[in-house]
Amino acid sequence: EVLQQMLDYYTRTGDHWRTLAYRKGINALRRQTKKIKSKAEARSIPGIGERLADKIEEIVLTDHLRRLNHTNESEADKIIQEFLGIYGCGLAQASKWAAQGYRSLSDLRERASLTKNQRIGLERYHDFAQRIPHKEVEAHGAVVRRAIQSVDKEMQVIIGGSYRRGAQDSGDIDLLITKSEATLEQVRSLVLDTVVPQLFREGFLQIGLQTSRRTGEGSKWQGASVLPGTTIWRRLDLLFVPGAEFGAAMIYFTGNDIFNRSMRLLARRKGMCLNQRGLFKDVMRNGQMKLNPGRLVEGRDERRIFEVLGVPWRPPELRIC
Ligand code: DCT
Ligand code: MG
Repeated sequence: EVLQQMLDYYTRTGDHWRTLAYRKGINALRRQTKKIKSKAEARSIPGIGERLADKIEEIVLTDHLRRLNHTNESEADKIIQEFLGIYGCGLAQASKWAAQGYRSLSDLRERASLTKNQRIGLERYHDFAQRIPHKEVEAHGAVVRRAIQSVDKEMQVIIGGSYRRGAQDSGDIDLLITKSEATLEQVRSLVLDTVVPQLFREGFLQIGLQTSRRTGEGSKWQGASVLPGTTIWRRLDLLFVPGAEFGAAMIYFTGNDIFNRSMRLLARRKGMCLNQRGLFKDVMRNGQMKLNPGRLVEGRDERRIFEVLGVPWRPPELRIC
């Protein structure tokens, strides 16, 4: 029912792609004989992709979808919303705390048993809630770039995310780290073994929340940093990218998320697959399910990926959907 309301909304706004995706997803869900209770279960159903699976999990956990509730937020929504501002706290954790009866940040601070990172997220709640001015994002990028290039001059550090799209301020600092001929392992070990420890010693990095985990989105280090002479902690994401995947990673890490989604859907419609590692051709699918990884057409060159997809080049500032 909730997804149907979303579908109705997208139908009303003439959003063809989402209309299709939602219709497929709803149909696939209807065919299930057992209750789907998690993202993983939803994801295993052909016809349900990553994002829809996220939404299904959200509906299961909260009984509704945040997007639909902007106008009449219930008390529980507000609490969960507040908890979600704790760095590293996802919806599952936020809902759990709400269900356990915690009603505010001070409730959590005083009575909940928290992990070290959750406690830090709570202590720095106000810092992380603040937008980061463009200039300051740049300054954080420069600190990391200097540290990395003092180890290897050929390493590149590019500031991605909303900064690359020209935003005046950002929610976090997204840094893409790469080197022309390097493998993922080489970039990762240089950053994790040498640069990150050095930046901790300098007092720039404050905490690592999610270290070196190979996710579907490549390899990331997530933590917090502080500029010398200031006190406010900022969220910092480092993305490790092998040279051969540079262009695809740039598209992914520049976003915005909706733009990425449209590009990926377009690739799919053309029998290709675009992800953060490259653009692949001759992908065989059974419904939404990929039967083979396809053949890499382009990974290194951002512009070339647009070309092969038949999309006129769009500078990052125009990738705001
Ligand atoms: N991204 C994506 N899909 C998502 C989330 C992120 O493709 N669901 C990509 C696009 C942007 C990039 O990752 C960095 O993500 P964020 O930092 O979350 O977004 P942002 O666009 O940089 O915005 P913000 O200013 O809030 O950081
Ligand atoms: Mg960002």
